[in-house]
Amino acid sequence: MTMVTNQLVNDWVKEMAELTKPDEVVWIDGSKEQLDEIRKLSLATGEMIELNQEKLPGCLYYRTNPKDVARDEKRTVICTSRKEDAGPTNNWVAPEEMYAKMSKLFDGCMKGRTMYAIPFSMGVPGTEFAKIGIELTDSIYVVLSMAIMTHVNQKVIDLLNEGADFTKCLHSKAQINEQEKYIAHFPEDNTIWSINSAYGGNVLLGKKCLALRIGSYLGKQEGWMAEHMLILKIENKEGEAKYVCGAFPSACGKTNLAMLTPPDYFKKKGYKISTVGDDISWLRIGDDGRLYAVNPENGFFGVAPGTNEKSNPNALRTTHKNTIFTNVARNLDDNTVWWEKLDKNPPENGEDWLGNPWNGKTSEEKGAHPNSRFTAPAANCPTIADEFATGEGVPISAIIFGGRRAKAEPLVYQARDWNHGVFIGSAMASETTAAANGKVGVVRHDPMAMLPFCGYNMAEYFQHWIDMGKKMTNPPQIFHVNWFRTDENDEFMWPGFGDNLRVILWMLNRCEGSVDAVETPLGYEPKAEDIDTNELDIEPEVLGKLLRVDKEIWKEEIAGIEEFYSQFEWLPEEITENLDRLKAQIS
Ligand code: SAT
Ligand code: MN
Repeated sequence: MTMVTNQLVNDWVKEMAELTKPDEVVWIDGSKEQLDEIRKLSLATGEMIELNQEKLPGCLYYRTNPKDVARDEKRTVICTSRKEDAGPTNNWVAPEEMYAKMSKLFDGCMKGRTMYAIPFSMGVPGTEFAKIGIELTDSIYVVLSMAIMTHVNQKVIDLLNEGADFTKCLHSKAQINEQEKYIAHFPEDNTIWSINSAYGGNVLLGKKCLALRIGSYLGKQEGWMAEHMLILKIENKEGEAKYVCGAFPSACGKTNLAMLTPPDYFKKKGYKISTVGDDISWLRIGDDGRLYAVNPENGFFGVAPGTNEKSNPNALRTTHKNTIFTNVARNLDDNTVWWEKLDKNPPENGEDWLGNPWNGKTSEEKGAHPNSRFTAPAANCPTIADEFATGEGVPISAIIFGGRRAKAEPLVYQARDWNHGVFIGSAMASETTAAANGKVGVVRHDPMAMLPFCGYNMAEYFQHWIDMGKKMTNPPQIFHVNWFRTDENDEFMWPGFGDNLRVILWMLNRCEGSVDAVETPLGYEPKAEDIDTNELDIEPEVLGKLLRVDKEIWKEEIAGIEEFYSQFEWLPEEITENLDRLKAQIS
């Protein structure tokens, strides 16, 4: 391994080591030999457990502290000099104050431990979209996970030695003391500090912290966008490819949509779906005035429960080798893993996510934590798109916003134009899930699915969306979907999963202008006959219900949007105009 010779890097690592006082500093170059050694070490220290290497080659099991199982939004802070730059939706602390407070916590916290220095790239190193970070951590789990989720290789070290800029990421699990847990972002210093957690979203600092919070801040400065979006490729039988991005809050099915399996009917018609990304998109405007996206990640950090042969066979295949499973249940008979809805055959001789003996056939308790995860290399995915490996942007035809909404939102509608689409994104709401600490199932506003991930004032962020629209001569069409609408008996009305392709194909027809639509107060909705329901068992009246806009519910929705907006000192006029128009049409 070539050493890191960049003086700025070495000075910073030295300073952080002087603060945290590890016994030694080990640089990670991502080589197989080195990672194999570290895997062995993780088994020896007990930090990881080896799974059945015949059935699950290269797979490891990891359990977090039971109080450290999800992102912690209350303890996530944005530290800008001015409070208004963080905005009303973020927790704000002045940078000096946060550095002082956290320096005390970091002081000596790595005594007796090794500090690993992980140079990584978000995006294929050296490509136009890519950004480099270095994460310093005392967690082997972080080392092994970052090696899956990001690009960790010699090329990154070479780029650093050529003087590439980088995000300074410092993490320590410290004592995993939840009272002193902080995930702090210093956008003005391109710095992230995280302490007292060992759960993925709080500690894999390339992901939400860099690729979204710092990324969105950089995107605003530099004229691009960092979004909480999957990227899906759809090819027809002529081999024509179209790409769509989709923004959904955590644990609302992004990974399932990104790896969608077409229903047989569409397979026979020659449609093929590939996956470019399942969680994060970085978007730039191309010379042709279109919006181009890359997935800056190199792996998937997906929710395990609910993943099965029917819901997402591609994700299952993806996790069959070189994967880390966190907080799922174990089958002690054959040392494999299990989670709710994997199959109808839970282990009798099992261990739940807490490590207690667990009989899945008789126990009332869940075996896996609802936010248990798999961390798997993207290259394992049977449907991974060729464009993923090149790191070149793909042109986006449509942007889809969506969330979990039992009643208010219809199956699908299209925005009248870009600014209307920005309004729709800014007003979106979803029922909360287990991906973050707090109550599950409460409706909350989550603009563009970025509420927990926007690294600056959200009003400025909306303005940035409007400004990006002005710069595009051929912007994507914007849509809103809801796969989760329920009937009088609280049953889902839409089958979801692979059948979501039916809705996406309508969208692509709309992008081409090849199909008509019905104008509603929310936007353009499909004529029921324009959603291809061939070989789908759905009653026409159910489809009618799925598309219905209930004015009474929408009056409440509007009140909720106004209340959400009221925290902002100002909003772009393009947004308030669209709200006024909706109000006029709903009353
Ligand atoms: O825990 S993560 O933030 O990495 C995943 C998610 O909540 O979207
Ligand atoms: Mn996510």
